[in-house]
Amino acid sequence: MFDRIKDSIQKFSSGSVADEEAVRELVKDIQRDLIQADVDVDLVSDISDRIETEALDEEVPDGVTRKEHVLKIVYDTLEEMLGEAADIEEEPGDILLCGLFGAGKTTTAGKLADFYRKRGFKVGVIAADTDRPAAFEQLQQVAEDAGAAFYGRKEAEDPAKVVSEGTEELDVDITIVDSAGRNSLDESLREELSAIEEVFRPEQKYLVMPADIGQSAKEQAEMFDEAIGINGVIVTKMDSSAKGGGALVACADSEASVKFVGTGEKMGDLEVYDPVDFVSDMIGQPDLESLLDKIQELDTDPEELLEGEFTLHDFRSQMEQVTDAGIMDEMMSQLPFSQDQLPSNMADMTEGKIQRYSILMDSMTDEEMKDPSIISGERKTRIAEGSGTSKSEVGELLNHYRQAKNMMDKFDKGSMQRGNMKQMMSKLGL
Ligand SMILES: Nc1nc2c(ncn2[C@@H]2O[C@H](COP(=O)(O)OP(=O)(O)OP(=O)(O)O)[C@@H](O)[C@H]2O)c(=O)[nH]1
Ligand SMILES: [Mg+2]
Repeated sequence: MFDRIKDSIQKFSSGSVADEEAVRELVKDIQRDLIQADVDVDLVSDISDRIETEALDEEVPDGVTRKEHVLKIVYDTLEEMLGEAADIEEEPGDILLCGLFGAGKTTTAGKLADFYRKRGFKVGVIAADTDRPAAFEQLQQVAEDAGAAFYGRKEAEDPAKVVSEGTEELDVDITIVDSAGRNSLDESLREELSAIEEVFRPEQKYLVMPADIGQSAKEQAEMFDEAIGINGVIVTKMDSSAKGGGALVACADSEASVKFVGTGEKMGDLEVYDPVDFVSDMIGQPDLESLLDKIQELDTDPEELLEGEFTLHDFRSQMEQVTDAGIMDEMMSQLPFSQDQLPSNMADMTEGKIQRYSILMDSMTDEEMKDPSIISGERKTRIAEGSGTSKSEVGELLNHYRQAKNMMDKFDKGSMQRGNMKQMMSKLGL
């Protein structure tokens, strides 16, 4: 997504000067790239005006170059344009998926089942698409692939009845209902979804939309919200459409919160939505490296460099080195992002928290510390009991760890040296 913007940013970064002409050219490039990604024209005009005005009028703060200053403004603006990172509940409850024909509902039902099963839940799916005979088999297969329980009746005609039977039949923690698509949100789809809702009462109602609808995602999200009250959207096919950016921006503009994005046809191709991921991806390598060089100069006590997979052991040792909250601010001022662009809990490493996390990790086995992905629901309960904490605190720690690992993996790609990043992360409290 936004590959062109990435190219434009790199062109600007590698230019010899960041003068007014270069800034105007960058803004023009970004403008064109956003239009091509099907972002609404008025929004594009607001965004480019803002970048241009701030980049040309604001004074460059001490310690950063003009180029870095301009890039930071671009990152800030793009991140804001892409809306909030998804706040995924640890225990989501039951989920209803709805949307138009071919949006990716059935595939996403499987991906979500897989996502939550991996997090220690027993998941079941119900085939409430009684319009197409093939829908039953498709979901049955998807359920099998995802390791989820399945309920459906081949000859069924009343989707609400199937859902009501299915919820009786399935003995699971999370039930996901896959509903039928339509060409448009017509009266019959409204009625069908309302009838399902009546018997199902899901905690989450997600609208599934394909990336290629671009900016019309806004109108569609608003229509479904009005009709059945959705509490999130899932944008699929981000991998195969150039309009994904437009769809995400449109969602942010409509106040529909994007919860997940689908990035392929396979089970694991589902990501919790986080605009920081997209924006970080647009950072050009040369800039990142020069910034890291700066950061390394600030580093007075280089730690031993760790090799291989980033484990909870690494996370712990880095975390325990953070003693001075002031370091955090110093590092932040060296980065081209603002605090609120970084994963939200990165700045939360208070001493109290570090102690709680340490106690929690004392209750983990070496196996768990080395491969935290095995920490399922049962293991979480054991760790919480062993450390006198709560399951949600275990979840929070794992979340924190995953964010650190994510960033590590991301920056690890390409020509960057892992050591630099590790030092930076440890300074950031991670
Ligand atoms: N590339 C790609 N393809 C996807 C993604 N999600 C779904 N698909 C494909 O899109 C097509 C339609 O997906 P379905 O899950 O059947 O869509 P649906 O909304 O259930 O369709 P109906 O039930 O007919 O309304 C399938 O070929 C999927 O493999 C994705 O994230 N990326
Ligand atoms: Mg389907």
